[in-house]
Amino acid sequence: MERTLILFKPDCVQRRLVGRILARFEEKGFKIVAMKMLQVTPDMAKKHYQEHVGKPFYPSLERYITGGPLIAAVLEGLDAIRVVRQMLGATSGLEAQPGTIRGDFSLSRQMNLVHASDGPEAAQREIELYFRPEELFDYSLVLEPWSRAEDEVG
Ligand code: FUP
Repeated sequence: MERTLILFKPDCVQRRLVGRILARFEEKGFKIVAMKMLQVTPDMAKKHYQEHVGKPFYPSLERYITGGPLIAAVLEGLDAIRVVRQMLGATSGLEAQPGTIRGDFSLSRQMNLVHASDGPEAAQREIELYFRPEELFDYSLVLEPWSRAEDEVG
């Protein structure tokens, strides 16, 4: 079983799309194991986007991600990191395929509504950046036996 960090970014909160997009992840079968609203500080932004600090678009990216409250969540499921990224679509809403979240809801390269970890190391680092261990919940869903075969392991 894999965990991934997702952020409903400030544009997603402002456009009141959090519920609709969260529903897509729940309908797909992911389990929510943590969730909270917070406002990212410039310090946190630099940690989160460490590979982009110094790039020409970074100052604008920092203004955007710190510009209002966002909702952070951790989703759990088989192959969660890859499957969630696939559901988001390409980084730019101008390129993302219809049917993906960004393809359906974003017309911007920057304001692409949702962030998701891009690999196992990023997922671990980002989950630790946004959540304390006691904010992550281990529980089972009663429908799990009807959601995947017994031999499908994470
Ligand atoms: P992603 O992993 O899909 O979130 O995309 P990246 O890590 O490549 O980029 C992080 C964020 O920077 C994106 F969500 C949007 C923003 N960005 C820009 O604003 N301009 C760019 O040219 C590239 C990325």
